[in-house]
Amino acid sequence: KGDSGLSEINLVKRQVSTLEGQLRALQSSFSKYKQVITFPNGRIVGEKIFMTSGYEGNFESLKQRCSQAGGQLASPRNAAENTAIHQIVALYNKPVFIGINDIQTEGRFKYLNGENIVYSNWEPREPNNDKGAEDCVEVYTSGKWNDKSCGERRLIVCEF
Ligand code: 289
Ligand code: CA
Repeated sequence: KGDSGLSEINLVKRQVSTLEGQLRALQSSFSKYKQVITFPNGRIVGEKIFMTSGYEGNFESLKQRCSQAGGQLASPRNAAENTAIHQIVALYNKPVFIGINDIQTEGRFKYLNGENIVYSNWEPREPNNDKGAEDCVEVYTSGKWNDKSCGERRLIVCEF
């Protein structure tokens, strides 16, 4: 009984060490896959992946494309996420629309799920609702935000 107990412990130890090796291999292959999928058009921040396909369209069409792909229009909730989007904007040298608007109530900017925004990065003197016609939000090549007409065409960045 004593002997068989010992060999059982040794068996479990061997299994744990095999699993540790497999976990290390998976971690290293996962980090390589992350590098590959984000090259050169994507960025990872925490659990989120930001990605552009290079497509340009109006706000509704960008929104639709992101959700069709299983994500949503990039919706920065903090400075790190905004920086990731800004880097993609800088790479393409094209501003993007983000998943924030005040379509429902003028001056109250919300995410696509209806939640009030928790972070913003407005350009000075924005949002100004120019000509009473600006309900969507673009990220300039500077990384700063401007409210803009939703009918304009902008680069797509989705988050997954
Ligand atoms: O149509 C007006 C927009 O092109 C932008 O013009 C100026 O840059 C500023 O007034 C912006 O706020 C405005 O969105
Ligand atoms: Ca504006």
